[in-house]
Parts: sequence; C-alpha cells; structure tokens
Amino acid sequence: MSRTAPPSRARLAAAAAACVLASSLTASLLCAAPASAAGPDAGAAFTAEQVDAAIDPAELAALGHDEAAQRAWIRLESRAAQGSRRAEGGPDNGYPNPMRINRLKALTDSQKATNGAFDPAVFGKFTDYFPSPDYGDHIALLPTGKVLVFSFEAVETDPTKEPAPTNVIGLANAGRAYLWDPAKGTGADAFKAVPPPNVVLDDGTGANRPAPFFCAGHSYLPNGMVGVFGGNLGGNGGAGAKLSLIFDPWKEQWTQNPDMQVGRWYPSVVTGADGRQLIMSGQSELGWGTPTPIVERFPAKSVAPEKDPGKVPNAPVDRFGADAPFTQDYPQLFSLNDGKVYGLGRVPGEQWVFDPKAETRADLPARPDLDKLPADAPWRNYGSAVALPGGVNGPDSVLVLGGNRKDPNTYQLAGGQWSMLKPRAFGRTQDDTLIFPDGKLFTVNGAFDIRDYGNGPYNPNADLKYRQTEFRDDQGNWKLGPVQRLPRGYHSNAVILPDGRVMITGDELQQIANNPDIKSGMNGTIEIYEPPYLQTGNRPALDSAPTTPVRFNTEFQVSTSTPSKVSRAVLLAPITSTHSVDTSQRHLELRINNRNGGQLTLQAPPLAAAAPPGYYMLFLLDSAGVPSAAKWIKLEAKPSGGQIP
Ligand SMILES: [Cu+2]
Repeated sequence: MSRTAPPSRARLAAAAAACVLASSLTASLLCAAPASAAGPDAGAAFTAEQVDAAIDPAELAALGHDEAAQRAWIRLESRAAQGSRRAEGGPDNGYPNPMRINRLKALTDSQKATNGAFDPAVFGKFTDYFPSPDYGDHIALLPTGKVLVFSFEAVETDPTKEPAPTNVIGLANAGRAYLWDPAKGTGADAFKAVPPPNVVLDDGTGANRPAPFFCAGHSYLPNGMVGVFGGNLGGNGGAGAKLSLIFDPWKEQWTQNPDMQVGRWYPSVVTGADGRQLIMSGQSELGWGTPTPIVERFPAKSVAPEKDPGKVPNAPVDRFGADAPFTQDYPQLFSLNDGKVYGLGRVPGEQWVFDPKAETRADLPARPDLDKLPADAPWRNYGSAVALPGGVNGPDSVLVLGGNRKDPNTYQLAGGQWSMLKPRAFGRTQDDTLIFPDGKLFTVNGAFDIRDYGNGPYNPNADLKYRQTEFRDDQGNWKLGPVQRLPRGYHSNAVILPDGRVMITGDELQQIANNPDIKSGMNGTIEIYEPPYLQTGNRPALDSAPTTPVRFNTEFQVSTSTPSKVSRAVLLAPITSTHSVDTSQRHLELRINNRNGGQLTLQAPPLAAAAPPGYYMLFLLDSAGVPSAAKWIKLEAKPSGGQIP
C-alpha cells in the first residue's frame, strides 16, 4: 500500500483500541478513532465517487490525484469521526446557511453605515473582502510576497460550538496550509495548497495525518524560511506536540526536523541577533495546565544557523541554559537592540530578560497592571504587544497594549522600567497592532474574551466596538477609526503587505458564522484595508535595491525615479503571528548618507542586535510619511554566498 492510501484496517483497529484506553483516563476526552473503522478499508463508508467529489482542486494541482484523494478522505473521515456530517455539502443542522447570508449582509451594511463618517484620507478604508481556503489562524508574510496561512480541519460548522480539533485524538486532529499570492488577485486561483507533512504523533493511535501544527509558535530563520514549533497532540484540553517544521518560501514546501524534547501547545518563538530561535512556554504533552519551563533553541548550538535561502536546515533543537517558568502560555518575546531577549509574561510578575550568549535569565520589574486585572484571572488574556520603533539603532522598548478587556491603558518597558502610556479607547483582547512604515501604530481585530465578542461565549454576535480600528500618532495619542467587516477575535491576524496594504484574516468561529461560501470549500475569508497613506495617489518610487545580501553597518545603493520625494528610508520586518503574538515585527530608520540624482546611498543597521539577520521590506517615504512600495533586502552578518532568489 502506498503512503498516500487511506489508513489500513489493522491500523484503524489499533487506533480504536488506543482511544478507548485514552478515554478511560480522562472523561473530557473526545475521541475520533472509533469511527475511523468506517474508512474505505473497513467497509467503505465513502465511495470513490464521494472521495473524488471531496477533492480540493488546489490540492489536486499541487499534489496529484492520490495525495489529494487521501486528504479528501481524511476530511470526510474527520467529519464522520465527529459524528457530524454537517460540514460542506451536508445538512445544515443547527446553523443554516441563510443565517450566514443574513449575518454577512448585516455586517456589510453596518460597516458601510459606520465608515461613512471616516474620511479615507485621514483614516484609510476597507476595500476587498473575499473567500479564502483557510481560516488563517497562523500567518507569515514571505520574502516572495506571498502569504502563508495555516490552521486545521474544523470539526464543527456550527459556530456556537468549538470548531477546532483541540480535544480530538487521531486522524481528525489535522492541520492544513495555503499560500495566497496577492499578485494573482482575490479569486480561488490566487491560492495554492501547501499541506504540512503527514505525521504520526505519540498519541497511541498510529494515525498518519497532515501535521496538526495549529496553536504552534513561529518566527523567521535568517534564510527567510519560517520555523514552526509545537502544535496539538490532541486531548486533555490542549496537549503539546513536539513538532519542529520549516516552510521553504521558494520551493513552497514543508520539511520536518527532529522533534523537540517537550510538547508545546501555545508556545512563543523569537529569532535573536545570532539568528537562532528560542522556543519558550506552551502546554506540554501532558495537556492544558502543564506549561513547560524548558527553553529550547533552534538550531542546536553545535549547528550553525542556516543563512542560505537555497538550503533547508535539517537540525535538531537543544536545551537552552536557562528556564522560562511562565505559568501562562504564549508569552510576548522580543529581541531588542541590546541583543537580549525580553520575555514578557501575561502574569504581571513574570517578566524576564534572557541573555542568548550567557544562556541566563534575569528578573525585570513586575508590570504595573496587577490591580487592573480581573480578580478571577490575574493575568492578561491574549493581546497585542509591539517593539516600538527606535530609529536607526533598532527597538529598545516594548509597548504592551491588548489583553485586558477592563484596562485600556498601554504599558511601555524601556531601560528596564515600566511606565503607563496613553490609553486606547477601551480595553480589548485578541487584537493585533501593526507598525506602519511611517512608525505610527494601527490596531485591528479584537474581542471581549476568547470566543466572546461581547455577547457571551460562542455567540457570534459582536459588539461593534471590537470591529473598530484604532490609530496611534507620533505623540502617542490614540483615535478610533473605521470598522472591519467581520468581527475577528481569537485566532485573528493581520500583516502589512509589501505594497503597503493590510491583509486581515483569522478567527475561524466568525468565518464559519458569517461565510455564505462555506460550502464551496473556501471556508475562510480575508479583508483588505488601505491605510491613509495609500489614499494620496502620489507615492515615492523605489526602483531598485540590492539583490545580494547587505552586511550590517555598510553602505548600499538604491535607485528612485522620484528623488525629490524621498525624505526617509525605512526597514520593516515581515510579520508572522498568531494569538496576538508577533515577535518578528520591527521598524528601523536608515540613514541616507548620500544623494546623487536618483541614486541614494543608505546605511545598513549597525549590527544584528538592531535587526536580526534575515529578510526585510525596504520602503522610501516622503516628508508626509507616504511610503513607496517595498523591495526586499536581506541583512546578514557574514557573507553566506546565498543570493536573494
Ligand atoms: Cu489556539
């Protein structure tokens, strides 16, 4: 039997047995495996015609018929395993499609009515809104200009129930991933399936399924690839997988590296000045409530970080010298311009700074928001934090914004001390805050709580305020802006594209609740926002930038056909984020050392601590902060020989 065929009868039987055992251990476990016996080898619950009808055309194009059929079979199996055949094409059960149509119309109408009061020249505007084949719970802008989105095969299409297979053990606990190519527009053919490798986890089922890498942590490698660590082992309220995966943006495929030592569900990952990734926190393989203090490092110390975009690292992790005993998962991690990694826990007293060279941990003062946190949860919920722009030397401070629905204040850590800065209009959680090329901040997405948009858990009706964007000017003042169409809270994301637009996606519950196209297989959605700087119609031009790597603290040349319009040059790191954690985003000014007509000489960042090695978007800005479209440059400390593909 080929690797791509559905699981054998023997393996399914073993899976069923293992599942009964697991269920007896924990009453709350849901178990997918027994229904697996209805697979084609075990009595043909699905005919070949049914499997063929469920094939995803994008997967067919990317993988060929056998693999696409296998994945279609897994999807059918996944739905059957949940005792729910209400997925695409099936009966509606509790949440009929007319409800989605009506809800989307109401959201569209309220967006239009609200945003009429916001002048696009001042506040920007929302433009496209279109279906996506993925929920986009995880996101990464790639140096190719494409956007990687990934999540899971949902086990529910009724948004009043939990859609994610968190508590599912076995086949139905599966991941999925797609690329969106903005250059191809907004139709279905702008997406390509890039499924994760099939894996067999240590869950006792032997199930071989697309890696359940959702609720993992991720950051960029110095060679532009994305390292993804952890995922969902299944069961026990969220147990950690030990997965170590890399996505290659050029070959557009995944590779699996040797497992981590511990499982991690909801870890955070940050790339340091040395180009190595530190992996912290996450619920262990034992399940929710067991966050691991073990810090792991990729690649292991004995292996050099891979800088060449032509080479996929095949390396293990090793254990970092210090622990990170966060008691709440998904801590905020930042590599600041002193070369240290700042670990800002959601609990006020769990604030630490790590020295990647000495492999040590030191205490930082407690964040001064303890008295503002809910008495029954004295820690911040998932919420945004950003490394504030620090000029040519890179960021030296962090602003903690989201995560407390009761506290609109913002908190800055700078020079080892906390201060309270100006508040936003209201407290929100599950938000994302982006740094525009001009250094101003922009908040989008948000909710009252996990799966609660202001009207109770698993109630998709959202308080309009959580759909409202918010802007921070250079003086630190906030003002509310236009509303997004879809409420997006838990599992929402946003990235700044190289053309300056903002892509917004994520939150499977709201997508499932409001997407009339859900039965097409395009069961997610993307919304596009154009910031005010795109409303002038008069942008500087960046015509060429180095196509070979730029060394730190050296000069490099760019050309522009609008030299009189260029007053600033800026680097923005691409965003990879999930659960309001975005460790990669940073903003640097570049000195313009010389002007010779359309030839500008720019000064690269002084050292890797200012901007960890890797790919950055380079923008030229006019005196009003209007950016050019970006070009990618690659920063590196030593010549790697690796060209920009
Ligand atoms: Cu999650």
